[in-house]
Amino acid sequence: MLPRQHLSRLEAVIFDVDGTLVDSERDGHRVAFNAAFEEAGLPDRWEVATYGKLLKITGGAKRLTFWFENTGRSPVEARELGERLHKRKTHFMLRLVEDGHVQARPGAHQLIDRLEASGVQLHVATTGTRAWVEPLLNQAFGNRFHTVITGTEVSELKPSPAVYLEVLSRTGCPPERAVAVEDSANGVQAAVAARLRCLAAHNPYTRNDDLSGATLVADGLDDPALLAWFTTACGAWRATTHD
Ligand code: XBP
Ligand code: MG
Repeated sequence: MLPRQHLSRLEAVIFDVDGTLVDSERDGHRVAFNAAFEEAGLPDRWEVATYGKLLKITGGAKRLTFWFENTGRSPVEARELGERLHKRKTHFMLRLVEDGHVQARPGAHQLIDRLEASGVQLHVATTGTRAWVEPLLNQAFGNRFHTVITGTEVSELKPSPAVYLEVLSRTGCPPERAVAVEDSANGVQAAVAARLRCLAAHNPYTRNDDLSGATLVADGLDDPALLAWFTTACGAWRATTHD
């Protein structure tokens, strides 16, 4: 057994949202993007497989701009269209959230309950837009997260570490006392660049992502390997705080 001073005390867990806490991409964001295309009278539609490829571009406005640039629009036109449609996409996404179409991933509630009971602080670091992130977190999980940083507050999205660095700076938590939970290559890269350990829980869209920077790659938030990792880390937390 490791001597206590070698155990890293876990103080905080920083969760990604899309694809990690919630199943939001295929039947949430994708549907909202398509509604925005339709409302604007555009023929563009993102099928399930196409959308999976586009997920490599983080951030809805950037994703739209990339799409328009690669389907024959000038860079200026692509950017203007991307930003305009993203506002409407955000509106449609908010409606999907309010109507309960975006659900927690299996095991998310149980994991959050266990971490809270262990005294670990819960935070969120997402590239998504605050306008839908906040109502979603409230609706799906109640008011459980201490610090929530979204793509609205940072100038660079994942794989930049900006969103994670902002959480660490606002909470004052040293990176070695925290762990990130992510689903994608961009997310793992962002967390690791912020000097965080990262647990990856992949989903059908990210199953083939390069998640090799992660401390652990799990099949989901209910994977026994992920739960065992937290049990050990939270045990270490208890051992050091109750000495
Ligand atoms: C998620 C994203 C987000 C959503 C769309 O990345 O890239 O952009 O797909 O949300 P991650 P917005 O899970 O790594 O944070 O349209 O609000 O940007
Ligand atoms: Mg994600």
